[in-house]
Amino acid sequence: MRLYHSPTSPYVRKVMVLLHETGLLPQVTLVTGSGSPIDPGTAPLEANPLGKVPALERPDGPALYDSRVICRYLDDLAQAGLYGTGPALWDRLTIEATADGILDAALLMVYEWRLRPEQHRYDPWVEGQWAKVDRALDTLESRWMAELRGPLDAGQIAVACALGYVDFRHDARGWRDTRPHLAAWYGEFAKRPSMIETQPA
Ligand SMILES: N[C@@H](CCC(=O)N[C@@H](CS)C(=O)NCC(=O)O)C(=O)O
Repeated sequence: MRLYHSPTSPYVRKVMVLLHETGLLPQVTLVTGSGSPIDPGTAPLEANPLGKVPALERPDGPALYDSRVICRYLDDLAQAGLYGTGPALWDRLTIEATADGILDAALLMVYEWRLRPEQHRYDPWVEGQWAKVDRALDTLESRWMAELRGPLDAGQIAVACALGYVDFRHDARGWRDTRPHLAAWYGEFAKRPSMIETQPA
């Protein structure tokens, strides 16, 4: 399998952490590729017409995207049970959607200051994105801590990668200040070898 990869992409990191945790990493060749909404650059357009990483080329069908689909495919391949079944599945998918929503908003903020000419920037839009991150982090703290503290699952991996990205790009916002339980949980989770091996560089 070939994984289109960028070392700073938090969506790629979700896949990489899962590869480490399931032992599938040796079956995957990493291919560097990245672009942006205004320049596809080296993005894998043939594998993913949306021009985004991650995308996974596999032997048994068309290339897969996005990170959620790839994570479920690899979980199924490894028979790792990281998504579970029944009510646990819906919890994990909702937690993963919450984490991915944090990433989507946090990444749009980065694109705003990196890609948009200064005279076209619009602060209320940026703050609106951060408000989404803020609410989602509050929901993790108030609603999902029991699930996050359970045995390893795909929702936890997604949340850890989202928090790692908020640290990487939006550290000054101080997300830990009002979320002591989430902060403590992440402090422990970040010690896993899969997280240490995949730190954004
Ligand atoms: N929903 C996608 C998001 C992937 C994504 O936005 N990746 C970024 C890198 S962090 C990208 O390739 N952006 C290029 C673009 O938006 O054109 C997923 O979960 O894989």
